[in-house]
Amino acid sequence: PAVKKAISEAALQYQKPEGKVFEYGTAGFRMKADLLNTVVFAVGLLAGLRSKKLSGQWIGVMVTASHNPAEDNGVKLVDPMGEMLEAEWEAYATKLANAPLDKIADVYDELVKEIDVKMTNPARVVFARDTRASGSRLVGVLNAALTATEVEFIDSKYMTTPQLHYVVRCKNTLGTQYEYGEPSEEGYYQKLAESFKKVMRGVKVQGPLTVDCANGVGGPKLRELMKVLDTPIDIKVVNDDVINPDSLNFECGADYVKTKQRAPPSSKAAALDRCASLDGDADRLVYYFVDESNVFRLLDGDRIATLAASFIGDLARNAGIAQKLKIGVVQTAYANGASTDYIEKVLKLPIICTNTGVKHLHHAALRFDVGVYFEANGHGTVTFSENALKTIKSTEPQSPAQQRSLECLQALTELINQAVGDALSDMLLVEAILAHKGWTTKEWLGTYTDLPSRLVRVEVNDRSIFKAYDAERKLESPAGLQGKIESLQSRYNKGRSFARASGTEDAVRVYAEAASRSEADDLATRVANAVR
Ligand code: NG1
Ligand code: ZN
Repeated sequence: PAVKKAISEAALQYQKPEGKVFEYGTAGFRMKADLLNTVVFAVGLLAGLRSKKLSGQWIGVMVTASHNPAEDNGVKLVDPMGEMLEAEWEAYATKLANAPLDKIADVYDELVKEIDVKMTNPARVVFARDTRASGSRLVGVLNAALTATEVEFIDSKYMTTPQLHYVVRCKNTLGTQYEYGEPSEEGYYQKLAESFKKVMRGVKVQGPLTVDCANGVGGPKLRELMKVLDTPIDIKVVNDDVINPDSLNFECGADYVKTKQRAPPSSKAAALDRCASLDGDADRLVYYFVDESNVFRLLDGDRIATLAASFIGDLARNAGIAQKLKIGVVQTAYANGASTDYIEKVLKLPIICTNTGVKHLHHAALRFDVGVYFEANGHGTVTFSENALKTIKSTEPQSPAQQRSLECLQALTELINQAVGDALSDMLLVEAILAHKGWTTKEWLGTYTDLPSRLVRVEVNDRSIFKAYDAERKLESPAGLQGKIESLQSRYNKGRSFARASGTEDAVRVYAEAASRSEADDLATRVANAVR
């Protein structure tokens, strides 16, 4: 009752935007920052309940809108092992966020009963935010909700999204056999630096790397990481302006580079320079370069996945444990068909295709001993099963070469963020693999040839009528549309196309690929017209 009163009183400070319906989607809640107060308040309340329900384990709250424009913001919850919030709780978040403010304490009470939360349990929450100007206000709201519900909390200030996921996992595994690391930003850098050093023994990174930080939180954090890395990489940090709030994600960053298929206009990179871009909260990474003929060449999430899968596969073979480790790759329908072909026919690895959204990929990846998952947009990581960790640790090497491969695998399990896709960790992974293979980005690009593709955003009256199945590769509704798409794609050499309702924007996305640029564009246009 005291808590209920405190909630009602705290809620009085805010005003609910009229007529707006909130939904906890694939990226939590995300919208114009000035609409978010009551949503963040609700998320604060729910974070405390989630922690109590899980007997006081630490829950994370991240305030970010990733690659969205600077005026947006968002909020999402992180589960104890650093994973995305369990799906069932998304509905609770939605319910609480839509409660009228004068009723929110009642809805909170109803949820306590519905979820069966033991209110005498402790509650612990750790939160962080990206560099958006609205972040400090929203963190204040979070603070008010946590204080009203008497939750113990830590404000981790600015962090990348994966850093917060890391801290949550560390806090909940501290002192157990699954201890993941020191639960702090320093601990995060230490872990990366030490494991990177181990992987890099005997090899060297060739030439400089230019990293575009989307003018987001990744910039200052990459600089911190560089101070701790005692293995030299010549990193040039660009687009790391976190002072001017409007520069965030503006004409730079991983999303810009991937969707525009070009380098940021501000780029001063010369031909063949190795470049990478992070997104606004540093959980996405893409590589690229401009070739001798001045053609832009993108190395996206599919490329990182194939590079990592091939390297880990080789290590497992050289370590003599290939038979004991089931290595697999997880993709979505947006993966380029050429990458899928390469994984199946050249790497000879199994593939699972899932719905869009990293939580789906992450869960599928856990079905392998080594699960490599990346969305084409550059968000992803590699997961290792308990069996994999045990096998790598306990195998007795029969030769120095085997020993080195085992050491390398062991170090990779520490370098790669097991909780979530992490641009800084993925970047060190790519740098290490290129160094081991002695490859430049050109050789990496040469492993296979991407099919030209096109992604189109189509505004429709009601996107909810677009119901997909088969990992979103087909539509069951509206009736007849799937047939049209199939008949269109059959007219093009290597044609493949699908349409699905976006989970983050009010639109339908159409994807098309084909043997040539003009065919891919043409197919995309025709399917988009069929959707309209
Ligand atoms: P939607 O809007 O559902 O297509 C987008 C990305 C996803 C994922 C989510 C979450 C594409 C085509 N879609 O989802 O991959 O990253 O945002 O941020 O890139
Ligand atoms: Zn992001």
